[in-house]
Amino acid sequence: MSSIFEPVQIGALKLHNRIVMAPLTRNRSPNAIPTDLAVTYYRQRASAGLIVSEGTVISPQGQGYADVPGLYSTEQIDAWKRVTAAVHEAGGKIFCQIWHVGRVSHTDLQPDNQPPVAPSAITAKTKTYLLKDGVGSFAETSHPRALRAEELPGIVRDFQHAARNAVLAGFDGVEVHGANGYLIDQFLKDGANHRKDDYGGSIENRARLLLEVMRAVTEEIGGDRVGLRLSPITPANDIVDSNPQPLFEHVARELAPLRLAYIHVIEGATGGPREIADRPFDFGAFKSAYQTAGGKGAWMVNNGYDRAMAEKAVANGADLVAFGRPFISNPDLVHRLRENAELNAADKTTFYGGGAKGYTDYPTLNG
Ligand code: 8OZ
Repeated sequence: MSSIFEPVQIGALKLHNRIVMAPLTRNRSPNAIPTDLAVTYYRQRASAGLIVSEGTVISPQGQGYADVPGLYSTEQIDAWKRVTAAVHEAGGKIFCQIWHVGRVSHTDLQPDNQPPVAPSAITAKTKTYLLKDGVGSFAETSHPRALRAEELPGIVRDFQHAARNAVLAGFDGVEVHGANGYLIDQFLKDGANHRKDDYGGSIENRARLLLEVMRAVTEEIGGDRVGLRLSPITPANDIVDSNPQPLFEHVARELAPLRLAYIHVIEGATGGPREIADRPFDFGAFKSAYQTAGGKGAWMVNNGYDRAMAEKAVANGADLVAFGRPFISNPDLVHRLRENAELNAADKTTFYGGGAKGYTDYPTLNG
């Protein structure tokens, strides 16, 4: 039987174990450039089989929170080079999560204080995070404008450039953020997408932007360096679809030929319950649709896993298990899980923004 602690081959990558550090937004990159603290933070966590970086924006328009990093300038590439070198030196592997927030943004964060962009001009009833003079605050998202169809190729290109930049920065690959109510998920789901053109209406049309992005990114850097994060039923960021099962089974079938490294699935509400009463979804059927269509990518599961649940998931056919919050407060999470050791509690007040406190100062078992 395979164990979460044993090495595994995923596409071109040999991972030390099946434990993945999930992407975690930490808001510590002023001017969208990661700092020395990020180098330390990621190096400390390099015993994960794979690290997926925090969401990293593909363009200034793709930004929705204060002080998140980007991957569209030379300065950003140079800063990330130091992070990836540190992780590699410590024996780890790291993908960059590439991200466009769509409507989950605020005019204060947008170029020239323009409204954020979205498939349709529908406000997300959710909050974003602003920083003014070092003081953080949560704010209602701004009313977005609908993207014109002519603008979409530019967004696909921004994802493609970010993937190329990720390779230049030394990342082992990228994870496209198709989850949690951000731009790609907004196009997928009919609660946010009321378009009348080729990108709205039918399931095929709503999946079009995602698939164009995935084809562009895989052509750019090779499918075996590309993962995708999806969250079929999460209510995060005010997102909903009236019939997610056929939508995601269509997506699964279309992804199969792209030879992706992995599909990363958030089961349930992001960071919340795994079951949602009014949002039934058969995750097994979703996976079968992918594999029946010939999809060979690793299957990464995520949401509220502990060691016992993770072992069970792998025994039942999952290839990788992602852990989020436990990695914030336990840089040596893999070691602690292996030893069945107690975990450090996470301090929520230092999740978003700030400096070393609650970021690089959590102790390992060995001190
Ligand atoms: C928490 C805070 C801000 C952003 C996500 C990128 O939900 C995020 C995020 C999470 O995927």
